[in-house]
Amino acid sequence: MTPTIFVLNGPNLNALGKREPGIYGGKTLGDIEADCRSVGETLGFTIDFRQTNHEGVLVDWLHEADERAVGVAINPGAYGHTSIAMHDAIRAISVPVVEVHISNIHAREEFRHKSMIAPAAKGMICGFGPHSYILALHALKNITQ
Ligand code: CA2
Repeated sequence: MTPTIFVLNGPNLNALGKREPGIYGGKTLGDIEADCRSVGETLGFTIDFRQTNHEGVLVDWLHEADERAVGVAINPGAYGHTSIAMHDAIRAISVPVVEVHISNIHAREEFRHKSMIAPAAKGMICGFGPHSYILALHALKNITQ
């Protein structure tokens, strides 16, 4: 069976492509999902791609990933800057988690510089636009094979 990667997306990422293209690019989350599926197939992964605006749902999905996936790429959205619950969830599971951000959070407002989940994650990729997701899939291929 092809190993599964969960690609999880947090709050407001469903609005991508509609506003602020200067920061996030013009792609919709649907476009990013299609790109992830295509690259996932090349890398030998099944991609389970999801988005929610709710912190607890992200926590539930991280726990589910521990049962059903070999790794997780997660764009936590703004919860990445604040969520101790997500930090704890990542520490509570054993599959590797790669944090993803479309924008370079370190080059933006100071409140975005801190990631609450980065210390619990395997690594973080930010600043490459939607290609950050693709880089995360390659990183997961490298650390799971
Ligand atoms: O750069 C990223 O991927 C972010 O995770 C995106 C989040 C932001 O809160 C993080 O600091 C960095 C925002 C998600 C999308 O928000 C939108 C806002 C306006 C228009 C469209 C999307």
